[in-house]
Amino acid sequence: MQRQRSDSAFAAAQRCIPGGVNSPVRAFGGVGGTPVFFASGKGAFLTDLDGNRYLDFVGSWGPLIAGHAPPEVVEAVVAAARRGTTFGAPTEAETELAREIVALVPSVKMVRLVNSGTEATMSAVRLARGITGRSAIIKFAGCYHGHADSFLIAAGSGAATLGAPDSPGVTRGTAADTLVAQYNNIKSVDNLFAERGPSIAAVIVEPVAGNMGVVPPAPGFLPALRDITRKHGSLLIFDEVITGFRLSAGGAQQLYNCTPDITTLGKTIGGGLPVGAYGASQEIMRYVAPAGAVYQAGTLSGNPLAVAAGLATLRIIRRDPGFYERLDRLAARLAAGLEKNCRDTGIKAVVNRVGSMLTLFFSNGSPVFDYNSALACDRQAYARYFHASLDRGIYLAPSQFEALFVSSAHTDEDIDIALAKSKQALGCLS
Ligand code: HOZ
Repeated sequence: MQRQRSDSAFAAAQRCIPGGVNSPVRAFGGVGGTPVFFASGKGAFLTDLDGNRYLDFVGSWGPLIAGHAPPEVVEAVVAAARRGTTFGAPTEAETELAREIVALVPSVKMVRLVNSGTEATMSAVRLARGITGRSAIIKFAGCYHGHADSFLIAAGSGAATLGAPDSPGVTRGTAADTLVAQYNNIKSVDNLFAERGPSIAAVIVEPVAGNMGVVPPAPGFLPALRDITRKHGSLLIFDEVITGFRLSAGGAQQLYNCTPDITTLGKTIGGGLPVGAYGASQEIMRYVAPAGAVYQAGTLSGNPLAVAAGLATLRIIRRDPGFYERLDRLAARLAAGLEKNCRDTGIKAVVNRVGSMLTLFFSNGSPVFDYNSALACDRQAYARYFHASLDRGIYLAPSQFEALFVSSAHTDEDIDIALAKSKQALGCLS
């Protein structure tokens, strides 16, 4: 497959953008080679600058639950843009989106809209610190909560991909306030509470990890976090930036029937435009300025275009009572097919899946249940599989430590195509 125009575009970008990309994983550092530059996307497909077509399973890293450029979303954004792109003042549509979120996410009774997942998590932690008067937080190795200083400790996603889970520029003081536990290991959380309990403001967790590849919570893990945080007067934060409106209309908290104190959202609620949100009970959210003293602001927060795209996406989800069942069925077929392809080609791998998010781990057949077991996977095998897939027109995340997303634009036929190509790609490894 020729990608000359992508290569030239990357060379030009490298001259004026650090590493040639505006977010690190995109640079293909985890898989080698040079990134594909895209010209357009429609439904489940992407077209690159050279005119090559790809069946897309990245979905812009999660937001595109209804695929690329669904007409309803495009029309809503265009109509909003015609009315004005930003006012720096409240609009009724923001209240409408807030009401939708409150109606659907079990633990959220009041919500603040921001511009990205990073802003949401950073603000949620400030809120937890403001309420408790405590400074430390617990996060889990391999979980990624955006790039605010407090979270760039043992971070997953691009940080793990580039082998830089801790970043220069994070002060020692900030790092000292971030305590790291092991995902699915409640003992490691217990130990931190035993040592530092009275100073711990919050535990922040991806209820289904999506940034060390997909790692589901072990039975009892989330309820145990709920209990231990309550016992110690800390707040529990579910980072549902990926899982919110992806695993169900109420996110992972609805799926697992376990509610946090604070929830962070992003991706799907912006329908592909930049957005984030954090929400909680009214009692908690009344601490947020201007209702309360915990400061947080943003010129473009509640942006009319992002809110219009989010509302249109939620309408697509809500008008189809079988929306999540269909995604789940397609993703289950994909996961089962990938497992069979691995068996047929003699590749020892495991597929972790929750709803429409999944990861094929080249783990030599061992289960992947935390960061260390994810790190133990064969990244070179993933890189070869990635390129063999790309060359066959299947676009996967350029890292072993990310998720594959199925959207409502995918069809059974698309899954068949993906499985046929994946078998060929896996055949290149054996
Ligand atoms: N942190 C994102 C994936 N979990 C990557 C964002 C991007 O490169 O666009």
